Amino acid sequence: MTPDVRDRDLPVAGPPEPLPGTPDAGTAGAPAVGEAVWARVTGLIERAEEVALACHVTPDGDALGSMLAVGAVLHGLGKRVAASFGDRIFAVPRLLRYLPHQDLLVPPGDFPEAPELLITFDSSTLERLGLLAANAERAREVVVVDHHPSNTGFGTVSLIDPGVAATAMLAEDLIYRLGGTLDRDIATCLYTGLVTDTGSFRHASTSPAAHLMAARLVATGLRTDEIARELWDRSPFGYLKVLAAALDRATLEDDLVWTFVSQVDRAAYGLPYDEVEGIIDVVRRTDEAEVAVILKEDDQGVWQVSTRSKGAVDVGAVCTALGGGGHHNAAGYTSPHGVEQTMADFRALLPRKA
Ligand SMILES: [Mn+2]
Repeated sequence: MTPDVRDRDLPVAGPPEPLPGTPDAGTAGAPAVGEAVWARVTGLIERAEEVALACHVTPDGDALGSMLAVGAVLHGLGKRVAASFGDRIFAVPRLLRYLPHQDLLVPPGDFPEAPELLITFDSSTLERLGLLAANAERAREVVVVDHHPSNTGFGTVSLIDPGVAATAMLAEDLIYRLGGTLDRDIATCLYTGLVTDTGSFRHASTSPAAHLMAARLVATGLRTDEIARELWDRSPFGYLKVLAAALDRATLEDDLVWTFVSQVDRAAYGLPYDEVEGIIDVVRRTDEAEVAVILKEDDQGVWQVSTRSKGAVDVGAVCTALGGGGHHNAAGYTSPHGVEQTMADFRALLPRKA
């Protein structure tokens, strides 16, 4: 098949040209990551024989996609690479099993005990590394690659830009600065981070830079349709039943809508925990609500709280105060309490309408 002539104008998979007059969202003025920081990071990587990579527990598309993309490039540069995340039960979430380069993954027990160089992805705190937090504390250098405004700066080098829509955007920059290039598999990893964190380019974080990055990634020939189906358009039948139960008990209180999904709900249909991730996206549709909350009981019987705001309320601040973290419009935390107490604590911190 002859390539469509229009495709010849697509950006090539390489470093982006500067864009006059189109600053990235939230990064007007000096870039959040200075050249000295980039030079320190590339210097550390160039000198290291082995690079350990970690992302946050129960990884999402941005965490795992960014880590695997950088891991593949480092492997291609001849580095020994070990990539992992610190969940007690080590398993790639079903939604992300299509990601290439999972051969780089090792269980936390096989991760370097005291890495010479550790790079973390999309993790806003040391605690978010789970079992690997101990390895990070023993590491000589810890480079933190992240875009959460709540990041605590727990590493020895902070490669943090709260103005970018996804950690994957920093990962792409890092790849070019290491002299790496994008092929379809690496681009698939980065694209997964970009589309999941921007909600398919619908969230307020979606910038010109995010769309331009997408153009570079799609130009490698990756399958946007297949990735979208894997991420958003397939579920086991039990999902319909669990979703129905969660929606049936949804409660609207002033401008707050909330519901929960228990272990019992999921057990009735053998539905894994990560299958209920997307229910928040149905709940947050509610016109009457400014804030949406879903409580999800994980396999250890602990309630994981996901929150969304339409913009007027900073749920990131509320969740950070409750021991979690996140962004202004999307954040979460782990609650040590049951449903009623968890909601009481959340309501108490929610700013009320004037
Ligand atoms: Mn992210």
